Amino acid sequence: MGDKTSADVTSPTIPTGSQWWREAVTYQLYIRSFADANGDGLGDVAGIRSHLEHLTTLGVDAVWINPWYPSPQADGGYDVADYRSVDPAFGTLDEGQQLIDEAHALGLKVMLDIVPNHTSDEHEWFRAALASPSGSPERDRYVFRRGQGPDGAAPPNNWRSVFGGPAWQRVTEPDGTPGEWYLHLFDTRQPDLNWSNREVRDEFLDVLRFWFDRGADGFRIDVAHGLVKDDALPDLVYTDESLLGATGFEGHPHWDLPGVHEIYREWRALADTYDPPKIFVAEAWVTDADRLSDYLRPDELHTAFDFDFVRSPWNADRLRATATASLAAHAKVGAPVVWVLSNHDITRHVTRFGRKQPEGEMPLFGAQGPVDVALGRRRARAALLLELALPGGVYLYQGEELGLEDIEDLPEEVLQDPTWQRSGHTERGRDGCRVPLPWAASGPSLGFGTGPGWLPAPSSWAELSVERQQDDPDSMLTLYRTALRLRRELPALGSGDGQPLRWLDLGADALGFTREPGFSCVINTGPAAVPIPDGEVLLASAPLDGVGVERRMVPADTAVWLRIS
Ligand code: ISL
Repeated sequence: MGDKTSADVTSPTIPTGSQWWREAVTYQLYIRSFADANGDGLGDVAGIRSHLEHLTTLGVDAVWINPWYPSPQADGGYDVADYRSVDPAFGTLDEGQQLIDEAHALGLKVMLDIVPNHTSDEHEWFRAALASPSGSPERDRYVFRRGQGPDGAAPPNNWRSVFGGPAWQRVTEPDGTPGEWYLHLFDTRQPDLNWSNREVRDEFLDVLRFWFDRGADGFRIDVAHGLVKDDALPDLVYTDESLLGATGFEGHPHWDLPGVHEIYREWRALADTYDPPKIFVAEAWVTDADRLSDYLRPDELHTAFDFDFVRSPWNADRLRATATASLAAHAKVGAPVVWVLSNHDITRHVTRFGRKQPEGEMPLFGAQGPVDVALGRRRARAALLLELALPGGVYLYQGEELGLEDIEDLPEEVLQDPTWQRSGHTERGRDGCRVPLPWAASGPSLGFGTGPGWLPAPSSWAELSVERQQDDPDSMLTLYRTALRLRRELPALGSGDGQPLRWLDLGADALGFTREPGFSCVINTGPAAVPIPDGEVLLASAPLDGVGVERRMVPADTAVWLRIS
C-alpha cells in the first residue's frame, strides 16, 4: 500500500495489499514472557490468544512470534527439535493454528521464526548423526570433522561459540571411542547444519511450506548471515572480545558469506508462489548497510532489521548519519528499511539510553555502568516518535510499550541464558530483557500468570503494568497508542515509497526532517531546548509548555510531530 488513499485514513484495518510489509509495525511476541495462561511460569499460546486485544488497541499491523516449536529450551527455543509442531509447554499445533486464524480475523499478519543455522541436539537428524559413522549421509547434514593432532583430540580450528568457549564439541562414536567433532556456533546443544547439503535445503523449503500453508504470512530468519561456512575452516583472528556482538567482515569464514544469497533466492521463489506472496525479515548482523542491502535485492529477502540504528547512541548526528546511510543503501535495491530499537537479545533501549552515551557504537549486551532509568524512558519516548516517522517498517519488542527497562540484577540462580554458563559466569547474557510482562499491579507475577514467572519482575513494575498505564494519558502505553494511530492516519507516514524525506538543518544536537504531505518531525537529543519549526503540534513525547517565552521550543530529549504547510 505504498500510497495511502483517503479510505486508508479512516479505515481502522491494516493495509491488505501485498505490499503491507513495506510499512508495517510488527510487535515481537517473545512467547516465553508474554502471558502465561496455564500457570506454569512460562508464557504460552493461550496467553497470547487471551491478550490479542492489547495488540489491536495498541494499533500494530503484524506480530512476530519467537520460536514456539518443540525444544529442550537450551536457548529459549532457538534449539528446535521439531520444526513442524508447537512445544507442549506452549500449547498444541491446533492452538497455534487458532492463534493464526484469530490474529488474521483481527487484521493482524503473523510472522513466525525460522531457525535454519542449527537444530537442537534432540532433533531426530542429530540423533541419527550421532548413531551413524563418520562420512555417513546422516553426519553430512551437520558439520562433523576430524580433530587436529595425531589423536584428533584438538578441535578442527579455533572458532569460538557466540555464547563463549570453543565452537566445537567432540562426540563419542557409537563404538565408545572418542571421535569426530561437530560445529556449534552457538550452544553445544545447537549443532550447525551443513547448508552445502541439498537435503538440508529441501527440508527447510518444506518446513516453510508447512507453515505458509497454515497461514503464516512470513518468517523472521534467525542468524540469516550464518548459514554458509568456508569449507576450509580457516582459523580466525579474534579482535573483538565481546561474545555476542561480532558481525563478521569481508572474507570472514562463517559470517555473511556470499553463498547465503543463493539460499534466500530459493526461499523467495517459494514465497512468491503464494497469493499474496509470503515475506521474510532477516536477522543479519553484517558490517554495514550496503552489506545488508545485498540480502534485499529484488529476488532475495523483503526486509531485514536495521541493526545500525540499534547501535547508534542517543546523538542527533549519529542517528541522522545512520538513518541516511540505511535509507540510501535500501533505496538502491528498492527495499524499505526496518527500524528497531529493542529485541529479545539486546539490552532494552530504556536502559541503553539511560546510560552515559558512548562516543562510538552503543554497547548492546551486558551491564555497562549506572543507568538513569527516568532519563532512558524520556529518550525512549522521543526515539519512538523518530522511528515511527522514518520511512519504512518498524518492529516493536514486547514491553517497550510499557517503558520496561532491562533487569540487570536478576539473581544468579534464575539466569537461563546459555551465555551465563558458557562464559564461565562472566557474562550474564540476555535474560534481563526477557523478564515477563507486567499486566496487573498486583499478583505473584504482576498478572503475567497465576503463579511466579520464569524470571521475577521487580515490584516497581506494578506501576508500569498495563492496568496502571492504560487509562493514564501521560503513560508510555498511551504515547504508543496515539503515535501508532497517527502513523496510520497521516498520509505522510509509512513506507514513503517515492517520497524522499528531507532533512532539516537544526545544528548538532537536534535532527529533524519533513515528509510530504505536510509533516515534520524534530528530535532534540541535546541538553538545551531548540526552537520548533512553524506548524501545528500533532504529538510531543514530553510537554512543550514552559520552555521558551517567545516561541515554543522542544526541550532536551524530546521529539515532536508537526503538521506543516
Ligand atoms: O552472531 C552474532 C553476531 O554476528 C550474534 O549477534 C547473533 O547473530 C545473535 O545472537 C543471533 O541471535 C539469534 O540466534 C541465536 C539466539 O540465541 C538468539 O536469541 C536469536 O535471536 C541462536 O539461535
